[in-house]
Amino acid sequence: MIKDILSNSVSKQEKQLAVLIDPDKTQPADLFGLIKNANACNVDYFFVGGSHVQHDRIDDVIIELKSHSELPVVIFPGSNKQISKHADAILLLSLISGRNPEYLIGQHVNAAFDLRESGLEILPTSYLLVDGGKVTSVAYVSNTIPIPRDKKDLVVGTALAGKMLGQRVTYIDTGSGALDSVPLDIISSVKVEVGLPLIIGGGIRTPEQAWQICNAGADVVVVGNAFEEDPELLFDIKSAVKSSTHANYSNLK
Ligand code: 1GP
Repeated sequence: MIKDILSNSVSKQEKQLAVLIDPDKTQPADLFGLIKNANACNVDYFFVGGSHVQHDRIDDVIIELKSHSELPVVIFPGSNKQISKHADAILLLSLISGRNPEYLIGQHVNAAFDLRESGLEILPTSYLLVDGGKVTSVAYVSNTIPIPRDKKDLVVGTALAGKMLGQRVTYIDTGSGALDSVPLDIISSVKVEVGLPLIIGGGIRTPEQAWQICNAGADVVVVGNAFEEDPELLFDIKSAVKSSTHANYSNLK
């Protein structure tokens, strides 16, 4: 079960890396290179999903991943249509930083019977958007306003409320292609105050950034755009994530 893989890593303080594949943006030829590198450096998960993806494209990409890799595949859904029985699990996201009922519960009701049929492992997840310096697809499509970067208490309070409502995972995102990643002080405070497995994504492009984010308290770092542009970056980011418990990034060089 993915929840066991995740909680074992959290308890051993072994940080993890997820490669995000947006089926709308990744061409079949690029997918092959990504899978090859992900296998070679043994990344922890493929996350698959996006703001506009159609159902059959999700299936195609997951079948392709599963036929060339044994790495776990977790759906990171942009809508109730993004369900595939070929994946290992799905992050059932509730966008609790927003006030759009569609993304708090509406899409979930539409998906409930299909999800039950799919047999997928479900990971109930608090999903929070924090401002990353530009309007991203997820903010636009979900019609929600990200939490301002300087409102740490609001992020912590929201994540804590998610935990009290029974969510098992916290995912804080600045959105794909964001200019800035989630501020480090927000990551540390949410980790200390909430204590659930913590996934951080959006705008992560360098090993140094990934290292700092893990060191601040993230358990899983998600990278999408940067790997689409340069699949070779996977190796350096994976080793930065793996060694993030070192006291200083410069000690690693
Ligand atoms: C977005 O967290 C992911 O939801 C990844 O973002 O594509 O900017 O790496 P990037």
